[in-house]
Amino acid sequence: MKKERSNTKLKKPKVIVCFALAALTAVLFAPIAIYEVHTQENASIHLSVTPSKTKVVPGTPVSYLYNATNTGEVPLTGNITDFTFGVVGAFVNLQPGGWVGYNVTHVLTQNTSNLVTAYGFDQYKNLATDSDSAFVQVYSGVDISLTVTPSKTLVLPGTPVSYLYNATNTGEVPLTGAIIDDTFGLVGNFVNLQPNGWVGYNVTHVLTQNTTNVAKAWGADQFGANVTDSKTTFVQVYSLISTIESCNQNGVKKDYFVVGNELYVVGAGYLPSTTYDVYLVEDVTWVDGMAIPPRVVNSTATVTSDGNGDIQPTLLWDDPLKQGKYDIIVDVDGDGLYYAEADALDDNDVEVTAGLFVVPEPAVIACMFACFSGLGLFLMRKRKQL
Ligand SMILES: [Ca+2]
Ligand SMILES: [Ca+2]
Ligand SMILES: [Ca+2]
Repeated sequence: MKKERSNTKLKKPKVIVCFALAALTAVLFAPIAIYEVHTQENASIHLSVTPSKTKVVPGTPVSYLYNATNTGEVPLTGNITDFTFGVVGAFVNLQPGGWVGYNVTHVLTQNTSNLVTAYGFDQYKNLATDSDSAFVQVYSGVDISLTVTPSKTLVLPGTPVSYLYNATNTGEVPLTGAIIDDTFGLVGNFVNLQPNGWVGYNVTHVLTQNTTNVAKAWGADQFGANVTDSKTTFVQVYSLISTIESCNQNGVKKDYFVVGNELYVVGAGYLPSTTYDVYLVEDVTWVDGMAIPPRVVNSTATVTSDGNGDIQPTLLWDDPLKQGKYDIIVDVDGDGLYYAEADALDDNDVEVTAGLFVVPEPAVIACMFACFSGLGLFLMRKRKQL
């Protein structure tokens, strides 16, 4: 019995030790077990950033597509941050396999590189992160310049006006596609315009009313970057009845002048505050389309209308005047040619062929009269003496 009791006493410590070891093992390995459970659920995220364009000219809007995908096994909560443009957006409890996308547009004015990072935490504060980057080249090497030159800027209704269009590649790269159009429609298109190269077009339109012409030239480089230039021209179409008339310094009509007088002109029916070419010429017969003859030496070359479109008395020719018949013309449309419909003429006052007449001074006439009279008396006396 004693031995048996003794055996019993000996067995109890072994059981206790076994339990103790088991407990110790449990305590020691429990954290590892918990850790292993947590890390077995992989927290992972994938991020991509994609700009809509990678080569643009300054001022171009570029949209960036940010896309974050939960590639792990646990839901994630976090955000996407663009270190160039700021926080893009947040996501909450993004499930495994799920994704979140943001589309943000920025206007770029210079080369732009941006680093983007997505942060996501699972319920155990395990961090999952991923980064991506993008680069957009903003370059000013693409450019185009347009000039538009109308042949006339002041015309009568129905006048043909030719427009000269000139587009120049002022950039550093070839323009693979380009076009010019305007208020009237397509002017022309061209391809592969080299740097410093240019194209020109000449198109004629018959204008019947005031015409504002907005012309544009577009070009694109091999990457599709667009450049444009625009020019606006204005052609005034008028239907005035302009007059010009010889007069004295007070504006009183006068057609006969003597050497020593001052010759003035007065007019009406002009555009306000506009300067015109005026010609005092020797009497001619005017025919539509003829070139305006040279003006009399030392006569005034221009007249300017006032705010009402009137030409106030303007000195046209100073002393000494040269005896003869003269006409006066204002080249209203500035083409150097005479057209009855366009220009103002003083041509119908003296013997219905001239605008004015410069005659000798009265003293000269009196002298001539006296001389002729004296010569007459002398001859009569001679005859009597004979
Ligand atoms: Ca003319
Ligand atoms: Ca004449
Ligand atoms: Ca006259």
